[in-house]
Amino acid sequence: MGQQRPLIVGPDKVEMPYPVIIDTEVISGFGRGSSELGIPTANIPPDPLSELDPGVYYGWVRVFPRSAEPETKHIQDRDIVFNYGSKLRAEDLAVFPMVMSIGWNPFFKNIRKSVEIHVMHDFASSFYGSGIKVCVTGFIRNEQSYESIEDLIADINTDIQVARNSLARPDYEKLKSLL
Ligand code: RBF
Ligand code: MG
Repeated sequence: MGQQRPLIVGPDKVEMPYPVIIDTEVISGFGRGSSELGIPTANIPPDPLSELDPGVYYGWVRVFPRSAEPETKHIQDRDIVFNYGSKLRAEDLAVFPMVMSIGWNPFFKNIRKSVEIHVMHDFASSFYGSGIKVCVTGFIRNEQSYESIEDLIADINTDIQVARNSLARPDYEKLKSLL
């Protein structure tokens, strides 16, 4: 289906209910974004975005360190180092485009709702526990299940292209300054 999808979405001027802006923190996810998909995601608590329907969205994002001592947390049989963003470099602190998934990941049949953000930037380190400001500017598509993980990855790569094109419009570009 990847090829038939529109490569730009939403109106040229940002319309209600967007932008939706939140200031929250990076939590731990299911631990398969990087390892199984090759598409790392920063997970955030679902509550601040509970007014948005499940689906895939696009917008802007900025991460920043929070002052807390690094610690290792044991979460669902994994040891996760929360560095609270202390390893972030100056070049990681800019506003970047993002794609976000809200829901139960039908392909993986999750029982917990998750909100995951793929930041369109190469980070050199993890940043569990860091601060994160998110500006959601529009909806891309509903979540789907897939025949194979390759089909899911292909659709996410199309989402990334759609987000880049859709955010390049001046009315969307100017929202970067809100973060
Ligand atoms: N999971 C699904 O089961 N169906 C989807 O349609 C779907 N779309 C996604 C779109 C984006 C932009 C991202 C970042 C993730 C998406 N996911 C989807 C979630 C994906 O399964 C998840 O990131 C990994 O399982 C890691 O937790
Ligand atoms: Mg993740």
